[in-house]
Amino acid sequence: MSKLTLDGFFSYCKQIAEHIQLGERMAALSGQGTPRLTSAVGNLYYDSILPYREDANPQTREFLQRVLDVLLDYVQQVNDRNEKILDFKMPEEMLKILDLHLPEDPLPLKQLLEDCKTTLKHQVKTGHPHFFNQLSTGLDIVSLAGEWLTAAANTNMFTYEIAPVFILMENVVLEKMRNMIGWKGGDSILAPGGSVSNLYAFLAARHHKFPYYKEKGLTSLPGHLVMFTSDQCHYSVKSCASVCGLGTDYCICVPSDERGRMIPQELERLVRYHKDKGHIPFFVNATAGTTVLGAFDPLPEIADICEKYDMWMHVDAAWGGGLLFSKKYRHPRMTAIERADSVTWNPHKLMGTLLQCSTVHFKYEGILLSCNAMSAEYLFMTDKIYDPKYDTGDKVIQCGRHNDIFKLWLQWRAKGTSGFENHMDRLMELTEYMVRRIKEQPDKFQLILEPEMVNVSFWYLPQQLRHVPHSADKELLLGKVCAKLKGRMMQAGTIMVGYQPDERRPNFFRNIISSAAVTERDVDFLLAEMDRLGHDIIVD
Ligand code: ABU
Repeated sequence: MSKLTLDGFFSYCKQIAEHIQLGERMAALSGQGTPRLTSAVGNLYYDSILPYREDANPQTREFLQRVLDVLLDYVQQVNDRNEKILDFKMPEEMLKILDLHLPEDPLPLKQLLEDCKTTLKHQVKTGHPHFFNQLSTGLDIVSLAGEWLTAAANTNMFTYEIAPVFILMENVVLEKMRNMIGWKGGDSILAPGGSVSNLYAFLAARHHKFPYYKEKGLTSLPGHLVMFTSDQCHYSVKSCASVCGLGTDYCICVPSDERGRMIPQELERLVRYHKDKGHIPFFVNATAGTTVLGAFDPLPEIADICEKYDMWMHVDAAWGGGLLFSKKYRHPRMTAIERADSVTWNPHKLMGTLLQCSTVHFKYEGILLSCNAMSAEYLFMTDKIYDPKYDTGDKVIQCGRHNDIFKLWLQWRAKGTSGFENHMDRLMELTEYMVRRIKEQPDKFQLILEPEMVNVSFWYLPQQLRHVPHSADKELLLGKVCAKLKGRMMQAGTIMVGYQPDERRPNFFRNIISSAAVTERDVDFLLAEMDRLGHDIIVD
């Protein structure tokens, strides 16, 4: 064997290292196995990638590309019916598995990539076709692409100066949504969730009626304000009363009928009662798509009452708003929505836009600025070179606003308005299919009411309760079945459906079909899997 010089030895080592790196790169690029960084990049730290080193483009790209591989693997798993939705662990066990500690010293890039993998491994796959648990489900790929771009652009939405494209996009999309409600002109904003949207509606309503409240506060009010909402409304409506100084006792719950719809005669009776007591009825919240039952309050009758007693009419269509796209299902559910003064509508629910994307709309141009503007001089200077009306940040009480528009705009471009209409019709047809399948198996399932929307309310009957006549006692037992069966679902990780009690009955299942991934065979799987997991449940 020839003698190796020191130079020769180093050159040999370099060749081997290059060979290993090439192999690692090839393996990563071929998409085989779990995404890995080459050792040369994996062992680097944050200060070896952009922006800490100007020449760090290659290693930065490699790191981000491997993170992207992890994300793409996740997207694939989410859509794979053979994958579980979750691998449930109790919090104590989860804490042992996860390394959540914040280190004193930096961790290498390979560890950060592992952290990304581990995080997604234990995440509930809310876009899985067998996830029926929440109002916001699904994983719209175009909207996801939009969210990734949004993160990369990483801007704030308060001024045109730093978000020119996104601000103009907001104007276009929000105007289109207002037109769909049935208004010309008006005002709108994207808010962090339906609850804050409802709060913005409340603030605008109070400002509209009592314009001096902004400066004079409570002293400008001639008496105690009262607001009205149905007993099925989202709890955020009640929290408006608490946050805004009315007190929850002055948020009056109007009884609903057996299908969860506000009873207008009861609304009028309660308005009169409070007027007689010297209170000032000023705001009515009507819900278009209640959270649990998916009920629609009767908007024409409520609009008549609001006009008669000079009250602001808000429609919380956070959930049901998407049905405005559908010629088939919009009416009679949202007939007369154009008579409202304000409307909350969450694209992140029925439309499948990624979380979060919530909008609130007003009939009156300029009302948001008039109500909320504080004219902070360091942001909203009036002597800028462009029209300050494009600095929309002063319309809200938040200051900073996340960019929630791009993912919706891009998704709308992809689908077109007709694509959203098809999506709505499909979700409703799938719901009708589920109702049919439930009715075909009366020994195992009991439908609680005919749904108006994609919420299906039902009980599952284990063998113990089949052929037992229905009674209040049986309902109590069926309620206990829900909690036990949900526990088994989570342990099995194969399906997820929500349950809750309401004012009229103990626990019952609420199934939601709002994901574009769901098909008839997923509905069949859901019902069969509930029976497989639950048939032997015993309750007492
Ligand atoms: N903001 C209502 C969401 C509730 C749900 O997803 O069930």
